[in-house]
Amino acid sequence: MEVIFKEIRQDILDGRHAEVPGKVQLALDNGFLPKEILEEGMIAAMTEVGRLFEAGEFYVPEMLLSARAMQAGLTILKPHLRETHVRSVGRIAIGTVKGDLHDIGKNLVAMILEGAGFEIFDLGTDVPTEKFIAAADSVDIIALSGLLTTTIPQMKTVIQMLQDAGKRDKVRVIVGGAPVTETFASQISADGYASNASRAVILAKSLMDKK
Ligand code: B1M
Repeated sequence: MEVIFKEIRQDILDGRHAEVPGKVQLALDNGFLPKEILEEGMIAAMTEVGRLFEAGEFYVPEMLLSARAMQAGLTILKPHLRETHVRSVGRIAIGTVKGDLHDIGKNLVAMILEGAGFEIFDLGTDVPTEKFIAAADSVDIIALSGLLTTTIPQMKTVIQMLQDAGKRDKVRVIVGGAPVTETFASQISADGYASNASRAVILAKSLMDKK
């Protein structure tokens, strides 16, 4: 692995949020692609944070420090992950489901979708189901993110409530997040599942083509 990626990864692991933006900028200045910096440096760090948490070597405060360092790096990467598009290719309301505060993945997916030309309405984290139902009136796609096995059943609730409100046919629902699978998505009758941000773009575009 490139030295600069190792340093970014270690700074995120150590929660050194002041160091990360400069290192990300340095990697960009040295010609590394935003995608490689993101995947090999930053996402790799968060995967390791998760492993350490599971092993009982990290606790919530350490996770928070790492998350803050990750977000600091993302602010530098954000403009580079975007392309310029003149016209919106579709409107998407995105949010992390009720009870769930994880937003790094959701923010990343929103950023990449926006870069691909979608108009994004970010509803935030811990989003009450009713907010997604209300958003259905003004968007083409509702994108649900969930990181906890205890909160992803909320995705099913959103779909059920859309059905009950007579709005299910008006809007497509896509789901994602570490514990979400293709099987889960089809069990809850979602319109699609994406395992990462670039797949979310492919999925969203294909759903727009079918409209
Ligand atoms: Co949390 N946490 N956390 N945490 N946390 C996990 C998810 C966990 C797997 C850690 C572990 O045990 N290994 C575990 C969940 C276990 C489970 O449910 N099976 C866990 C736990 C238990 C908890 C708490 C309950 C801990 C506690 O309090 N005891 C608590 C819950 C709080 C709550 O939400 N109510 C909690 C809290 C936190 C922090 C606040 C400290 C912090 C979040 C900070 C923040 O987001 N602002 C945090 C963090 C940082 C993590 C880990 C370490 C990293 C998550 C992350 O940002 N990953 C995580 C372990 C892990 O995932 N390895 C963990 C990087 C991010 C880029 O990936 O979010 O997966 P991800 O997003 C990806 C894809 O999933 C996909 O694309 C993204 C880009 O590739 N994707 C989509 C995501 N959404 C999508 C939507 C789409 C399509 C694709 O379309 C709709």
